[in-house]
Amino acid sequence: MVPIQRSPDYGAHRPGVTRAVAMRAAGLLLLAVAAACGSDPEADRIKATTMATYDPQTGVLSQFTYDKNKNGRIDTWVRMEGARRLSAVLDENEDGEIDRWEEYGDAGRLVRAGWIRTALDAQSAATARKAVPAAPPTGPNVGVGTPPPVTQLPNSWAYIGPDGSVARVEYFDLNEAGALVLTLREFLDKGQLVRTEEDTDGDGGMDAWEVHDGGLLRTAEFDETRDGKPDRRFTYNGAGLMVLIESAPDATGRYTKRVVPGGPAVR
Ligand SMILES: [Ca+2]
Ligand SMILES: [Ca+2]
Ligand SMILES: [Ca+2]
Repeated sequence: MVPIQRSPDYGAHRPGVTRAVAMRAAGLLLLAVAAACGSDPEADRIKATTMATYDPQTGVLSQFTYDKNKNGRIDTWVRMEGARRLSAVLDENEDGEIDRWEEYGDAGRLVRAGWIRTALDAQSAATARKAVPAAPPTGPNVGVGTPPPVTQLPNSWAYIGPDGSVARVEYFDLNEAGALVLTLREFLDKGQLVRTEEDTDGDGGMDAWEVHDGGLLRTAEFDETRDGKPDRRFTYNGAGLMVLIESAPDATGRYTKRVVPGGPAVR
């Protein structure tokens, strides 16, 4: 990421900030980046791949590009509002199609990143676009640095917590009707998986739940009657062996039947 060090309100709502001023600022930024890098080819690469776009009315920076993998080709388009980062689209494998989406919250912190886990065919992609209210890479796609057109949408999203680690990952899949549905949610604590929710049959309702502890699966619950509530639970010990099967939940969800595998039924 090319850092942009400016006051948070740089250029915002100030009609006096002209394109010329903004261009000069961008030039200074490039010089600073080039000086920091210290080698001419590197400075040339940065200069050739860092392109700024400005709002023609206000002169405020609205987009810049950069070369994330440093091979001399632009692969990242960042939407800006002055000095504030709003979102970005990336073509990480440089095949001309966007394959990563990033959204930033207050203070430019990354809050959500989307990617394509498996490529969808054209028809599926059209369905996906209708199914997922994902933010398309809108913005000032004018002038220099226009990102490639979006042909697919992400089917995986990672949500980043305030501590910078991934707090949740959501996976979407095509069901038999050709609709893109959320099929798996993973919840993490400090980067470690703690529980999951899964829609194993793609009917739009979660029907399997897991609890993990210390990297181990501890319980797995299933909604076998598809009423949205679990009706069977498997419990595992630290060695991964199933030690308890519970079923027949009462109206409050409490299991009334308990079976120890290999042993007698207990209540
Ligand atoms: Ca590149
Ligand atoms: Ca790509
Ligand atoms: Ca289901």
